[in-house]
Order: sequence, then structure tokens, then C-alpha cells
Amino acid sequence: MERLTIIKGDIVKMKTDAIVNAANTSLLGGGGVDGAIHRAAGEELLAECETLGGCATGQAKITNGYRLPAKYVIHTPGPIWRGGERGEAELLASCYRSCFALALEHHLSSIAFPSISTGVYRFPLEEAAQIAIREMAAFLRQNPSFQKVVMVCYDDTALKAYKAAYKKQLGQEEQEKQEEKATAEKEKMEKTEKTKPAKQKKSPLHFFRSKKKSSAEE
Ligand code: AR6
Repeated sequence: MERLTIIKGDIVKMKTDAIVNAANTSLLGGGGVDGAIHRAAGEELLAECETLGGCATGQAKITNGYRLPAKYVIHTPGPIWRGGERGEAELLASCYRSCFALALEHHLSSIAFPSISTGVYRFPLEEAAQIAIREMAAFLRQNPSFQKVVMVCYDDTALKAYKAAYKKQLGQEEQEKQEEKATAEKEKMEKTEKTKPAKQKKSPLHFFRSKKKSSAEE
């Protein structure tokens, strides 16, 4: 999927229309990526956040980007991991969906995400990566004119996890498509075989060999 990119880097440097902040429900700043975004954007960001009245876990709110290269910041409080039986997976998926909904509402065409909930909130990285990639791919499929989604990993461990999730999901999808194509092709072949015998094809090696020979002769 060309419009989905996974990179290692610092999200505050991203020049996408919006960057996403892994916030807390107060929206009044904190550590990790939240701290980095507030520091880079400047005090005006906190002033705007103070007017928002917080945000529920799994939801999202949008502000200006101020001194950031990105025009907007979309703040979303991810779930705190409490063992996996408290709806954490669904809440994390909801973070991604809420951010995308705001991006569409504001007619944005590019967005960058950090690894929501996998820092201080301790959501297991592999599972979080699977959820993130699944939501990103689903969104891009449903919105063909959206230009770019960037997953920004802060370290090699995260990068590896998100790349593995991508390979697992989109690799699998490609494989399913291949299998569908193969089944259709087989059915077509069986039908043709019933009506007329298949033509014997010349081996591509035949062409290669004769070409090699002629270039060696030159
Ligand atoms: N760019 C990209 N990713 C980053 C950056 C950066 N500049 N800095 C850190 N990360 P966390 P959470 C990665 O803890 O788990 C805050 O205090 C980091 O390596 O920032 O959702 C909030 O106010 C990790 O992979 O967010 C909340 O209280 C990922 O970002 C709480 O932490 C998320 O880690 C939210 O916790």
C-alpha cells in the first residue's frame, strides 16, 4: 500500500497536514510524545487545549499546530493497558478512527501518527501495531483520495513491530488476492480444456539463449 509509510523519526518534525498527539484525557500536556509536541508547538498550544474541556479515551480533538511544521495537531488519549480485558483493543482502534474522522472533517490529506498507548500507557507493542496498521489500511482503502498516512516510530523496536504488522496484514491480503486469482484462473483453464486443447508455449529460455548468443557474436 503506497500511501502508508512507516518511518523512524521525531513526529514534531513532520510536515504533514496534521500530526497526532498521544495525549491524556486532560489534554493539558504530559511527558513522552505529548511533552515533545507541546514544547515544539509553543505555549499557544496549551492555551488552546485549555479551552477544550478535555477528551474521552478513544476520542479525538483538533487544534492548530502553532510553531510546528504541521498545520494541525489531533489529540487523542489512548487507553491505559490494564491486562486487555477492559476494552483496550477497541479503544485503541477508536483512537485511530476518531483521528481519521477529524482529518476528513477538516479536509486534510496527510497525517502522521505516533505509536499511541505503547509508552507510559504500556499497551503491548505488537498488538498495538496490528491494530494501528489494520485501521490505517482500512481508512486508506475507504478513502482513495487521501494522500498519505505516516506511522512515525521513535525507536528501532517500534519500527520493527510496525513493519512486521504491515507485512503480516498486507502480505496476507496480497496472498489472499493471489489465491482468488489462482482459483479463478484454474476454473478458466478447466473450462478451456474442455473445449479445446491448450497451445504448447515456447520456453522464455529459448528467446534468452538466442539473444545471448547474438550479443556474444557482436
Ligand atoms: N516522536 C515520535 N514518537 C515519540 C516521540 C516523538 N518525539 N516521543 C516519544 N515517542 P507515550 P502513551 C513515542 O508515553 O503511551 C504522556 O505523558 C514513544 O517512544 O508518549 O500513549 C501523555 O500526556 C512511544 O513509543 O504515550 C499521557 O499521559 C510512543 O511515542 C501518556 O503519556 C507513545 O508513548 C500517554 O501515554
